[in-house]
Amino acid sequence: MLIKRPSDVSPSEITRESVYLKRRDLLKMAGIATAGMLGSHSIFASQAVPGASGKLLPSARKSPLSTDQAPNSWSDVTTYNNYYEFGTGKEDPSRNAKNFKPRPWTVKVSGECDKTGTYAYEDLIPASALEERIYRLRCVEAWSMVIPWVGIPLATILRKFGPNSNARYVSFKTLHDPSRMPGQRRRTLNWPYEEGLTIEEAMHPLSLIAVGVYGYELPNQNGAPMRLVVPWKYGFKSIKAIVEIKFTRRRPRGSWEQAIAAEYGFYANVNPEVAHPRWSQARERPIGAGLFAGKKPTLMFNGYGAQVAALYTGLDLRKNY
Ligand SMILES: Nc1nc2c(c(=O)[nH]1)N[C@H]1C(S)=C(S)[C@@H](COP(=O)(O)O)O[C@H]1N2
Ligand SMILES: [Mo]
Repeated sequence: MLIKRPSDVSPSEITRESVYLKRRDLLKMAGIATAGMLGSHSIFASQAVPGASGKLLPSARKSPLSTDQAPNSWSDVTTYNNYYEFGTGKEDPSRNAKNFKPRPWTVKVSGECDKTGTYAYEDLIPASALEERIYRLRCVEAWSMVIPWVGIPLATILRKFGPNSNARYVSFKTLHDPSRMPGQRRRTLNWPYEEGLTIEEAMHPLSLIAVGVYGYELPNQNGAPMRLVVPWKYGFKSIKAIVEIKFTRRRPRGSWEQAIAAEYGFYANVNPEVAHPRWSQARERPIGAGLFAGKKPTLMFNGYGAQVAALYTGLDLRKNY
């Protein structure tokens, strides 16, 4: 299998790079330091994020795991969402999650680990550990974005719970509260939303628990206060508003797999060679690239093959989709 590394992606495949460079130049001219120059807060200081709102997070260190592709705008990231708990339309979550209160928040930890219990959000997410991770996101519906997350490696959080040798998988659940999540009053999915990873996938350095975007606390529509981000898998694996983490021996079945197993498998690795039963996955539509930009080729493992392909040696990725 041919695996492209991020650095092998040709400039023509990187949309909006010129727009990004122009913005950097403008910032320099205006005397606003970029992250590299100042080393403190990211380039996403408040002035640099048109339309941003919410609470600014403490500074997050930049990560070598970030792509240097231009991130989508705040408006793209926060008004074009999939979050069925707040409706099935792309703009439903931004409208319907406005009054959702993501605090106080607790996470129940159970299953094959030493330190089961209920943890407060603040105990799981120490501000000193925050990193900025600019990742590509590829939805199974064949659109994509580049999102500047702020978060903590999932492995850092999971290690605290002392998983034991029976912990072969980790499963996650979203809050189930139809009084706060109006989309849950209809059975569009088996609520609560559920997803899972192998323990090796969960411990991989790219797997992130995101608590912010663009240096701000995560907007409700993006999964506040904490959501998973697994950039080499289709977006539906990246479960939002997590209230339960469970270590298991047996492979969990996610909500989408429960609904339509033939279309949404457990692995859900981005793979241009394996078509969804109803559409090709060979190409994708970058959101925000403009009406005439067209589609671009989808990369194996969403361009993260150099880092993650080894997780799948010996696995038939056509059968294990
Ligand atoms: N709980 C929950 N998590 C979810 C979803 C959802 O409907 N409910 N949608 C998924 C899908 S299909 C995608 S593409 C991403 C979108 O994340 P974003 O809106 O922050 O871009 O969230 C994923 N996580
Ligand atoms: Mo998605």
